[in-house]
Amino acid sequence: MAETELKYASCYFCTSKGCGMKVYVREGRVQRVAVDTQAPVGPGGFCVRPTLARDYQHHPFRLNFPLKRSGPRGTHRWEQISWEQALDEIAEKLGSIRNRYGAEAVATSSGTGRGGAEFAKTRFMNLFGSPNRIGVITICYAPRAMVWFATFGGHLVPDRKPGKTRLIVHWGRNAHEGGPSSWNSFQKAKQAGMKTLVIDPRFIEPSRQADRWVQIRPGTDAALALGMMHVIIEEELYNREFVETCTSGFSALRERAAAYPPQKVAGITGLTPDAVLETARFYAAHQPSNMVIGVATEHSAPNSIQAIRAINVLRAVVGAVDVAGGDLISGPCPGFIPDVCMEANEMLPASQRRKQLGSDRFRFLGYPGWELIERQMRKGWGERHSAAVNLHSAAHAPTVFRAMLTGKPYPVKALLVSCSNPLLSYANTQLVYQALMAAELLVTFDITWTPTAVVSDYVLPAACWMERPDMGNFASVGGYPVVQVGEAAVADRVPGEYDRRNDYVFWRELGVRLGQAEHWPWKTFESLWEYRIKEIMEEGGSSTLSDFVHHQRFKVVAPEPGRCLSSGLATPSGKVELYSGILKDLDYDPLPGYTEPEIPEEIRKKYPLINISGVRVMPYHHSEFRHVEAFRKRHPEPIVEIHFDTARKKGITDGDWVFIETPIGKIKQKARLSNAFDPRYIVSQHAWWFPEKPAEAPSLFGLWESNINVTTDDDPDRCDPLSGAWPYKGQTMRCRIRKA
Ligand SMILES: Nc1nc2c(c(=O)[nH]1)N[C@H]1C(S)=C(S)[C@@H](COP(=O)(O)OP(=O)(O)OC[C@H]3O[C@@H](n4cnc5c(=O)[nH]c(N)nc54)[C@H](O)[C@@H]3O)O[C@H]1N2
Ligand SMILES: Nc1nc2c(c(=O)[nH]1)N[C@H]1C(S)=C(S)[C@@H](COP(=O)(O)OP(=O)(O)OC[C@H]3O[C@@H](n4cnc5c(=O)[nH]c(N)nc54)[C@H](O)[C@@H]3O)O[C@H]1N2
Ligand SMILES: [Mo]
Repeated sequence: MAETELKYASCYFCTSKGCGMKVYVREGRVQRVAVDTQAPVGPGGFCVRPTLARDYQHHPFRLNFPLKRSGPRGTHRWEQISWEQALDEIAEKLGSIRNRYGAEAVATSSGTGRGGAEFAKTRFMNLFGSPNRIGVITICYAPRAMVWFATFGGHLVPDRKPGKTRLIVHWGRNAHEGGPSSWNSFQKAKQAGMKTLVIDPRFIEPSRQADRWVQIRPGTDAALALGMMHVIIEEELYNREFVETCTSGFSALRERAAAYPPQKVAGITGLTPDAVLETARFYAAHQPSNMVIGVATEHSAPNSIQAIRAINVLRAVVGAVDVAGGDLISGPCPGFIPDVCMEANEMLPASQRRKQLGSDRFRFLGYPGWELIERQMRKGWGERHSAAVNLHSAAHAPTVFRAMLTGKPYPVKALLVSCSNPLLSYANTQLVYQALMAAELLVTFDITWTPTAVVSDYVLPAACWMERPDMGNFASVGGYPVVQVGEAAVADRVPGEYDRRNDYVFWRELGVRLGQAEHWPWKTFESLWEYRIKEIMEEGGSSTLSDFVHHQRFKVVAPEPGRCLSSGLATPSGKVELYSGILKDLDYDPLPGYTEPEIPEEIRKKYPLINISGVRVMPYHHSEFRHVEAFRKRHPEPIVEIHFDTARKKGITDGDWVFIETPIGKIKQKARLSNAFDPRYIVSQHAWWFPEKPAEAPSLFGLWESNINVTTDDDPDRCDPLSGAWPYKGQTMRCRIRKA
């Protein structure tokens, strides 16, 4: 009987990207996957997804060979073709579109970057000449990271030190469902005696375990942070020494915070004035602290960037940043070549950058903001900094979808979809659908079938993380100085069974066919990683990736406190910018503020409830894993949580199917009655589809039945004025419900 081999791989089952895994392989097939507890980054015992790896790897729902549409769009009729033919034909069509409409008529769509090669997609687009990469980064992570760069000149990394760190704050972050490694760390912090503060409209597991839970009104986080600053400044609870030596703009901030007294903030946030006071005092009294900010603030346009800014400025005022036991300012890992150096950003001419859709209006996350940030980061950290384009700047997706539909301000004719499921994840599914149907060329490169794949012209099979060497994205793009590399556990092609490609190879092969060959010297993903970690391999005496994986595997560099005093920060003033020079240059309010969204009376009346749309549930990751039976059994149906009082008024009982309706659409989810939040809200799940339902249109695997984004709106007028983030949460999410 064949021996079982042990492989060390980097898991990409979720957006954490890169937890260390041990994959046990026999005769080229995955037998079992377990968390590698030796790896510096991993979920401990808190993640169940490794138990699904084997079913996922061998599941019949996976894509195995390139397919070309052989009937009208959406009829789900396909012809199997070779990779050569698929890539040749796609390249030919892209070239023709570029000739007819210009390179900007080709767009790409990204999700959470789980192919491990977003830099390669960006490289391809830069060399091709198009600035129109859209992605969910506009509403996830890029806002947080860009605010860090603008405010602190680097990433914030928690320096969780027993005996030093006194408080852990989870601000709108439910790590219990959504972040196994973060939850692991929350538990350890509690055991080490650190206090915990949770700011969330819902009474969730972290709220239950916290020393203090603040039940905030959705979308009002900026006001709470400003109110806390008001109290902290007025009562002289701030860190005077830190503020004086390491920050700029304090007097302007003091004035701004003065406009947010507890009484007023209580009116906005739904808290009592005492609760605002006590939260501020509790926070100031337990420093240094670490903070984890979840995605809800980013989803709460029009207060998305301002909320994240306000919360981050608050941490600076109490001196929780750049000090031991607080959050440290970090950059790339020494010896490692980060994403920004792999993107060929210098190859996209300024004239093409200026055509990026949406970035004239939403300047912070488009090229205008990125260019200012990039200049600072380069000055502070050198060429190898962490402000990669692929994670921090994108075209505005709602504007691109409208251009696909209307040809205005110019036509967008092709969309290349990889690691992304546009029909489930963006807001306003109906509009996205029409935009996709209007495309001259739609290509989907994914691991499994998806509703988006069904309406594509070409569907191409991607290798999953067990089939490729990959690295935790911490250093690669995140600016966390941890290099942790894994190997391919099994082959990505088995004659007669499947023929997949990893994301890097896909973009390279397409680029080579479009005249980019000289820019892609690394033929395989392995050789690419060897190039990027060469200096680190040499330090430890490894000469190949395989050597490195089995002998060194990691490099961890602890960021140092006191950067502000020692080298100055990568911000315009060299200090923590309470008043942001970058936002000022972009013609935005340089100080944090809160704007109450205007909602017409008629809408308030007709749609009295507020939908917190899309909270995380284990084990699903957005639209993924619905096809894996073992997991589906645990969570067979989409759930909408409704308060008992609201349900009673509507004659809804636990387990009823309920319509959720907004001015743009209606879907249904199954009611679960709850008293964990205010009766004026409902809490729905996102990204639901049904792989067991018919694939062909109009069903598209039951796309229209329970997908909450059929009801969410991406109208640019409703987006965050700085970043263009469209709302999924906050006060604008008006809806009504009734029993189905
Ligand atoms: N199981 C699972 N895990 C995931 C994912 C997944 O799809 N499934 N997705 C991954 C991704 S890409 C992301 S971005 C992260 C997101 O991770 P989280 O940020 O933890 O995501 P959510 O669960 O949507 O929201 C967290 C909490 O925010 C609260 N909240 C809602 N509105 C507000 C508000 O206005 N203010 C405040 N303060 N809180 C509010 C919600 O009640 C919820 O408890 O999760 C990652 N992890
Ligand atoms: N209403 C509402 N909508 C939301 C949210 C919400 O809270 N509420 N959350 C938003 C957030 S924070 C996010 S991040 C987005 C997520 O947006 P999505 O587009 O769903 O992102 P992902 O889940 O990363 O990836 C989706 C696709 O990538 C494929 N994939 C996985 N691994 C690979 C790989 O290695 N290679 C390739 N080529 N493909 C791969 C998966 O099979 C899947 O089809 O959804 C957003 N949508
Ligand atoms: Mo996300």
